[in-house]
Amino acid sequence: MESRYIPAEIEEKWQKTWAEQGLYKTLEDAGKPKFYALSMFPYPSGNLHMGHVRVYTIVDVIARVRRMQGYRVLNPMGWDAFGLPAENAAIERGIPPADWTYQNIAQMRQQLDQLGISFDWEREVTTCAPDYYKWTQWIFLQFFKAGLAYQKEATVNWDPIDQTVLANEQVDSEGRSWRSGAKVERKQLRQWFLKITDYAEQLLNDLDKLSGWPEKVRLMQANWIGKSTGAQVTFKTETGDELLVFTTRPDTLWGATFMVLSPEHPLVEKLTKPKQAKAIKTYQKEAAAKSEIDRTAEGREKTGVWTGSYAINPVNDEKIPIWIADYVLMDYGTGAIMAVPAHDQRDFEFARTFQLPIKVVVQPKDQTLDAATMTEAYPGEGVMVNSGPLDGVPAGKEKGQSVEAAVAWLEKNSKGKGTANYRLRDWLISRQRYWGAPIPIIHCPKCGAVPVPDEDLPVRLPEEVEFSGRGPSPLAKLDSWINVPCPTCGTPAKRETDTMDTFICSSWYFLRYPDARNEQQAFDPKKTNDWMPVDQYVGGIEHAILHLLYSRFFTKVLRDRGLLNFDEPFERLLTQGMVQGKTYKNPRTGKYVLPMNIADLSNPVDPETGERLEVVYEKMSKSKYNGVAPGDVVSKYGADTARMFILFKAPPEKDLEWDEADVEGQFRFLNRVWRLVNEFGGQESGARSQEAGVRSQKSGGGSQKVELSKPEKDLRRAIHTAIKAVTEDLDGDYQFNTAVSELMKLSNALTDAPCKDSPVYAEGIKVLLILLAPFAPHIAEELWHNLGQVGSVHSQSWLKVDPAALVADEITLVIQINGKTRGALQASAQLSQEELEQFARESEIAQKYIEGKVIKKVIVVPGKLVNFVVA
Ligand code: ANZ
Ligand code: ZN
Repeated sequence: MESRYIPAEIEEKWQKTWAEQGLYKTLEDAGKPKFYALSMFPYPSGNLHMGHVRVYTIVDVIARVRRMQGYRVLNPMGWDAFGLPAENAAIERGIPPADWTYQNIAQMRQQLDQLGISFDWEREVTTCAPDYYKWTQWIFLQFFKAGLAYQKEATVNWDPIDQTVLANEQVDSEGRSWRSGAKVERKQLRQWFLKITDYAEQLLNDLDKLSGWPEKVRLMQANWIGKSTGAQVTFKTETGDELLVFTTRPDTLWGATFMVLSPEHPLVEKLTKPKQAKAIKTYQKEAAAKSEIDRTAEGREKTGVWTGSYAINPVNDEKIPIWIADYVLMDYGTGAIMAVPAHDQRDFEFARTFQLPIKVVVQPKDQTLDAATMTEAYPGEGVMVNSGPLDGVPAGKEKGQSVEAAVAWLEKNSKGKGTANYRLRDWLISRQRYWGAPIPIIHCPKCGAVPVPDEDLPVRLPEEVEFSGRGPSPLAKLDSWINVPCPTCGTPAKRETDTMDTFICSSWYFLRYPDARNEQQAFDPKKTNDWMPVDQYVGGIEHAILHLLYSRFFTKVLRDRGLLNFDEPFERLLTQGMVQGKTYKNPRTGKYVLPMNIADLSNPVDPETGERLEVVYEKMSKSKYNGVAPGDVVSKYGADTARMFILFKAPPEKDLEWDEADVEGQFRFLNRVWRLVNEFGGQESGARSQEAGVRSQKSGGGSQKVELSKPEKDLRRAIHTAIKAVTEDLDGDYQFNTAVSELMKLSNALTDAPCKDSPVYAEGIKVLLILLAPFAPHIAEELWHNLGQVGSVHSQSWLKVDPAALVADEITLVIQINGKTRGALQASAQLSQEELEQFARESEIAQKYIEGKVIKKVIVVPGKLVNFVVA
């Protein structure tokens, strides 16, 4: 049977057959252990990129192996389909967002199918479909009814390009929008929030349960939640008001020399003396226009204004001035601080700028601080001084140190109490855009915010809208849609026109897959509790905070509503590395050059300047001319080669450099397998491979009835070594790269085996195909059928290692005299304990030491050593 390996001739054929046979339909067989494999669902941009190919390939291998290992596997796919690009397409090209989105979905689904990914498409979810967002709305109402969704007037992040507000998580460290890149502005707006802060402590503590997550991701979440422990302390003002401050260093209270309020603090007006009123007003206006990031940037020159008022320090009754300054934020802690310039750098800079007093209350061991000559704050260790009851106590947060002592003192004297504070803010979820799930609320002048009754869900997105361009959401202009009677009292009322942040849609999609077609419920808790938690989640590190934190929050809230019976949604998390493409870059200008324009790629020079170009791998992108389209690779080499390359080139969590030569290497390997199997299959193979099965079972049983020749034994060892290694690579940390190497070794061992007529060889060919199946599903299936096997290779049971086969023919036997190693020799692995002892005794090494001596005892460790105890 001479034939060439032409992927195009087999891949589509098998994809069709598998679909017809329903090979990847999720088994609902309670008798089998479950395995929920999940890839982060994509935004349907219309085109699959290499990053997608990588994630879905990784998850696919995991799912296929688990199926073969006897699990019932859920490996679903869906679409994170709401969001601005669809709306922008509507504005720019006049296509309704829904049409644009569904067109993209169809295209991407086809591209995915070409890769031979074993998704169960019957469970597909699409977040922009009314049968999905109905439940997104229902879940929002669960939050609302639990008091976890509320509206408030807030200074929010406003994206001037996309004309919408953003959550804090969606603003990067430079104060830019995660999507549009626009510098975020501050605006005062009434917005919807979810009370994620109620769950801050749990979200933090339960990170300890996530041992299957990368340490880095857990750390990022912990930092984002940002728990600080300290105390709240009450200061009295001369107006008789109470000023509450949050401090992480209550032990430094005796060193507080002034107070600073956020310019937005509600007491500012009352505390401002008439003479200061104008300066205060001006300063407040300036501060309001600045972003949080600008206000808190390190090393920034300190600004502020004195209110004209004083407060009394509760620990020593000292009168200290009250200032306002923009480095104090309103929505952290209490929006007011006590300033301790000797030990806090920002306060120090502020005190120096405005010539305010500085008082040292912590003296370090190795130097003596003097307030007059200090050049920076001292935040370190030492001993408390000038601090009344704390004098002499070691400064620090440990047990028995000053912070603990200060909290105890404050609580005893009713001047404050120990508390924790979190950096995490409530999640701002309303968006002033069209293409999202409408917030199911009706505003009634009499009843306030009234939930849309469950039976009226979903609140459908109206279709007869106009996308005129950027500006207010089309929903806000649609009177016919907005004006409705109040569901409670019938009074003319108005629909909420904001839609939900799309991160809401993706915070629960994994709960829907186990019961994706349910029309009565978001999900049947029985089914979802059965499949959840996700056993293996795979996706990008860019979701380390946003999506993963929100999903954990949703899980906990729905658990508390009695809908779920677990605490954490994702048991194990793998964050795959980036796929990088080769770029040719002029190191001087930083410009990327189109490879097509380079005369000699092995010696690349800039066609414009003649300068030498640097070859570097960077994230694939159009502007760097280093993208590789999945479709092109599939048509040139086939999906199996693309998959093999991706899996082989780098461990899944590491970045991967796309390299055409290595792609070709994988293509050649598959060609070798093709020839190897087909040459074998060309002889009447069916009978022999069956015979091999019988024989290997016998020898596996340890009966050793069948005498194998040395080459046969060597080949069998190679076969079972491959089974063992591949299985281990797939069970632990998913080392696909080394697993593929093992497949190559096995293929080489088969090629080199002199015993091609042996049943062992037939066993080896079968094993190779079964091990290859999860990685290169099409070629494995085609060759499996060429061998005359019935059924799909993907329905075969995963292979068991025969430990007997792993045992080498020869062992290295260590010879010891009185426990001391004197040498080692090769011995047959077949020798019994007595034979081993005899063999060792007769060896030259032993003879040298035992000749003429009395042997008191011989200790034999089979397979390892013989120790002679001599007098
Ligand atoms: C006195 C003090 C003395 C402080 C000292 C620090 C060191 P973290 O760790 O980030 O939670 N602070 C409190 N609320 C603030 C606000 N709304 N805006 C700006 N700064 C605020 O920081 C807590 C510390 O940051 C608090 O402890 C407070 O300064 C300041 F040697 O109080 B500290
Ligand atoms: Zn009403």
